[in-house]
Amino acid sequence: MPDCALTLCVDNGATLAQTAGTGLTGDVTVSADPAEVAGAFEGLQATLQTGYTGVRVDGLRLVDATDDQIEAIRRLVGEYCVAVFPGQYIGPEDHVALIARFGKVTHTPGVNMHPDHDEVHVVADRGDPAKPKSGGFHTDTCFVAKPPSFTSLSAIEVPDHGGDTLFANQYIAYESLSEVMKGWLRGLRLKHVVSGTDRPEAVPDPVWHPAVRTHPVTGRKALYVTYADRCIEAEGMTPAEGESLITYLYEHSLAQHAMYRHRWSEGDFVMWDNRCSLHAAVYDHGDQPRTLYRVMCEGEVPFE
Ligand SMILES: O=C(O)CCC(=O)C(=O)O
Ligand SMILES: [Fe+2]
Repeated sequence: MPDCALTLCVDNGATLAQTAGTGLTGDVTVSADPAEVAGAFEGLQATLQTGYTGVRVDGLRLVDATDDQIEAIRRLVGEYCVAVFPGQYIGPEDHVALIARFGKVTHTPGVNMHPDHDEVHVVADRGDPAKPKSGGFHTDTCFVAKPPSFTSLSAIEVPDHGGDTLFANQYIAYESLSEVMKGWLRGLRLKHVVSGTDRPEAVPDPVWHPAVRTHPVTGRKALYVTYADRCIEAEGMTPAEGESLITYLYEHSLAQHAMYRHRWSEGDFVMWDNRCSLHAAVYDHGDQPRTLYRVMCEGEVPFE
């Protein structure tokens, strides 16, 4: 287990038995109430947004966070997969400086970068009034050797309605598998490739990552899959077996109802942990503007 000096670094919560109709298919761990941490760091209030996933943090100006608060946030995001900091209005320079406190700043190859800020990716998708779409649930830039630990978005321009971002909890996805399936996944690696980029020259070689990874901060195991275009092979399995398994695991990940859905407000700062979550934007905001600035930092080589 990692250093658990802070109150919120827990995985010893109550165990929920399988409950008919909840979508949960096995025993899952319920994390401790993040309110327990509120007293631990002056001025930081953390409120769980759903039963498992998403925490809102108030009472803190992120750009002025102390080192202890940065560590608390690292653990909160690691435990609850995503954290929302309302009313931050963080500009590009402060944004990069803030994420640099969590790790080496990096970006996805081939995406639309800010003209004046090297490490800031501009996410500015217009919705299509006739046909809402979603990029599909995924974990960011998993096709490199050290995928990003954290991705963050600062809300610059938000639609009046729609354009939400959803987050799925991959600890719960793993914990709700049967012991038989967990056994099958032990030691199994999946092949990750890039897809959907306009700059093929920036595309790295495929990489193999464990199907189940251990989170270095929480010590919990999470399912590490993404959509089939990017997660294309299971080591040692026939193509048909690999495809069926990956498809099953991906669908299972999205069927656990352990999700947080974020409705954007201007000034929101949202940060998620790619090691234990999937996310998807819903582009159903018609022709209204939606501009988010995105900065990520590099994680470690995934390990089981
Ligand atoms: O537009 C969004 O809400 C999220 C887009 C996305 O997948 C990302 O920023 O990694
Ligand atoms: Fe993403």
